[in-house]
Amino acid sequence: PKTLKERLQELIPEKQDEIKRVKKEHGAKSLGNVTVDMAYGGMRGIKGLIWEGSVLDPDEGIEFRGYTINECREILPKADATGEVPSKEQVRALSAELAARSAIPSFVEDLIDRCPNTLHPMSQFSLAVTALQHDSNFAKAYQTGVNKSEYWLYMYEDAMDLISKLPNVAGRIYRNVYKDGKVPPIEPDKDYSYNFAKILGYADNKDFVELLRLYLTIHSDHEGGNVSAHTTRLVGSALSDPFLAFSASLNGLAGPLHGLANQEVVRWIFQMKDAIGESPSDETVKEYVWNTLKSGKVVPGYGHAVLRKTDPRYAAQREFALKHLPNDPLFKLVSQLYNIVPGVLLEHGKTKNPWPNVDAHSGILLQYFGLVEQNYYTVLFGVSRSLGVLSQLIWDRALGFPIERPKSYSTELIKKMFEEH
Ligand code: CMX
Repeated sequence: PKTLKERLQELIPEKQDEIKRVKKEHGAKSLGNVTVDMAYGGMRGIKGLIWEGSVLDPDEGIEFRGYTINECREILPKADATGEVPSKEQVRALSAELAARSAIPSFVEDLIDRCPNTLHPMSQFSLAVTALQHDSNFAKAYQTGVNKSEYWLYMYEDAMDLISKLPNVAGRIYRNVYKDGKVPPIEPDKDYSYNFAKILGYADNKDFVELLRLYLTIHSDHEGGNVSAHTTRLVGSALSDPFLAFSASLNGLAGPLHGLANQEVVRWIFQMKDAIGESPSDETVKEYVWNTLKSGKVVPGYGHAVLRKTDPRYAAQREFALKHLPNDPLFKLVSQLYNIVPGVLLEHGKTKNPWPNVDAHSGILLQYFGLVEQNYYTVLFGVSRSLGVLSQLIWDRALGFPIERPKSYSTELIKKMFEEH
């Protein structure tokens, strides 16, 4: 069977032609109106990006290359970057390639080892990824004056290197901060999720490895406009290499309204448990949620900029919990919140989407398996996010997408444009 790179080599010219045709036929058509509100409102709703790997439907949730999460679970041995369903042999070959590239330079190991345990794991993660830039193929090739048409080849090598090295980087941070600092070796004949579980120290539990497979799949991509995806695209568009682009992305993922919400959810639930006990009545939970809102804070894990129904990534994790930990007290609390929070948010009347997102569920599954260190949770999100955003970054260069540069206005100018004088 063909390798991923060989298949990309065939697909890229086809895609380039397709885009040429689409631009020729539809290039002058409008994708919608841009209002002053949109410009002030974080560009919400502006259709201004092309992202090939996934599209988010407000009601149905994420579709990876046209397949919903449920469809992916039926048809895929494992997701890949070309939009095609890979064969078992292709997946095996890809796993072997990822394992073969997984070693990290000793100076990066030293860098991680020197971080104080008090430095947030996401900050350690980001600085280690920046340091891996030392060996960027793309940065080197650019310095030697490589032709534009070959950018993607070097992006591909960097993206594969980076994805391969993330379990060793992330695992080392976990072992340093929470364990004895010893990092077990990767097994070259095992898959990415197994090896990551092993480095973290949980591979003996088959169910945990299965959870990590689910986790790494559902967090991988969420179309182009979210902070981590868009940051990768934006920084990469300056022809910064994948290491620089992805470390910037991680810094965005580390924000509490984005990826850090999975840490915040667990913190919030523990605070609630401390305040109102292990098995509170619906009434006390409702009151607790109201108190959070009244003190000017968000209920973490609920709401979304695009989604308008329960996140299918939440539903997939709930299904896992119902199968593996139906009687877990924390899962019961999360289920109770699912019954109560949307009603409160609706009554509160501000939130456009009162339903839970991916982060409302992920933490308590990890708690169940003993991975209890909640400040680490966003690192897992980051490892997974690399798969989607770095695949797209290869396509960005293969398709010759230009440097991003939207136009901005000042309030002075808005007034000049729309107010009578
Ligand atoms: N709790 C309380 N208030 C909320 C809320 C929540 N869960 N979700 C939205 N709101 C508020 C917003 O803060 C905003 O208030 P202001 O008008 O005072 O600014 C108002 O409702 C309208 O916001 P919105 O249009 O519904 O949502 P946004 O697109 O602005 O924001 C998001 C989306 C996810 C940042 C927001 O829902 C939120 O803060 N949720 C909690 C944090 C969270 O779970 N983030 C993770 C998202 C998934 C991920 O990226 O990992």
